[in-house]
Amino acid sequence: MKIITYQPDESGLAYAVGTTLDRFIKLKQGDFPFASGELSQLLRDIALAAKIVNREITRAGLSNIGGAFGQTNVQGEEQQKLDVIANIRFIRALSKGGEVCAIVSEEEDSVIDLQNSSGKYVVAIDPLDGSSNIDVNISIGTIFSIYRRKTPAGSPVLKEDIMQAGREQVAAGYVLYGSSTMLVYTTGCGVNGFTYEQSLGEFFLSHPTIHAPKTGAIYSVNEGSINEWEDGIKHYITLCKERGYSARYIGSLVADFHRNLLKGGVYLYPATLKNPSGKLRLLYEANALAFIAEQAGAMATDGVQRILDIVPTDLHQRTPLMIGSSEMVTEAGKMISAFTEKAMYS
Ligand code: AHM
Ligand code: MG
Repeated sequence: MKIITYQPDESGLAYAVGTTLDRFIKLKQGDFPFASGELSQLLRDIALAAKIVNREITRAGLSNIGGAFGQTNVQGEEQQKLDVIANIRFIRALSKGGEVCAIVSEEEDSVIDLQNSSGKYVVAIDPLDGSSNIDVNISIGTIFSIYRRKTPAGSPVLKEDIMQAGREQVAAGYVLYGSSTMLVYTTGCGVNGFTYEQSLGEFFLSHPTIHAPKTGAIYSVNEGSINEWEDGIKHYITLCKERGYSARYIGSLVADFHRNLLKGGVYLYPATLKNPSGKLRLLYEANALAFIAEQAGAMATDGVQRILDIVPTDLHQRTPLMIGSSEMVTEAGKMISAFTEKAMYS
């Protein structure tokens, strides 16, 4: 009888393309010697909720869950039915798991204290980002940040557990509901992307160890607001055009960010007259993507300072955001700072 020896694939099995998300999370847990498995379980809970939300999104056109819900959220934005459904699904998943003590959500005015004081983690989440694209079958996303609470487990949740700078994140990720559904996340040891295989109901590793190109030829900005911008950003966009860069703007932050992360490019949402602090929210939009960007070798600033260094003072605080390929973010920042200084001394 002839016996042949099985040859594992080139990456030594562990992080091979095609590894299921569950298995990957379990293998990665080994990178942290004292990990108790709670963060791993929390990531699995988020992945499960993402599958459920994905199911709702893919059949939205058929099941009368498109359109407005009839109420506005704390930011005064009209809530869509799917915003509300996604919020419920994620909160339910996070509250059932037992690892989380509190949640900050774009759709909720206040912090949700889960009355689970033994939970070690705080989650900030935008359950469904890109609301204006929900009804027209264009990519939308979920964005999440995970923090370890500052106060000891077993005690009440306090402000210091919630209002942490982005650099304190222990994990962050996004789900992109696009032409395929992807979950991309980091626990601070690189960024990995998983593609959802609908018929099997599993996320599989498809984009291991994502490295963002240092520069690119794509700029993503809502140019319709140009008359509301300061001079620095106007000049940067003029420069992008002179260089013949492509303009690509979906209006779903996750989708625009994801494309630029893989292809090289910069996403900009500057301060405008209407939104002097920018539009995007620090706690559950900018911070998560900034953590992922840095882990992939890209960058995120508010035009002047690193997003991850901003200490929040308000739950739904907004920030300007320049995020993407490091050389492009740096160049945009220099132009913004130069014009800000010029304005100060003129
Ligand atoms: P939302 O959280 O209400 O969906 O708003 C955030 C979205 C981002 O996904 C997107 O990049 C941006 O708002 C688009 O805003 P605008 O329509 O002003 O360009
Ligand atoms: Mg949002």
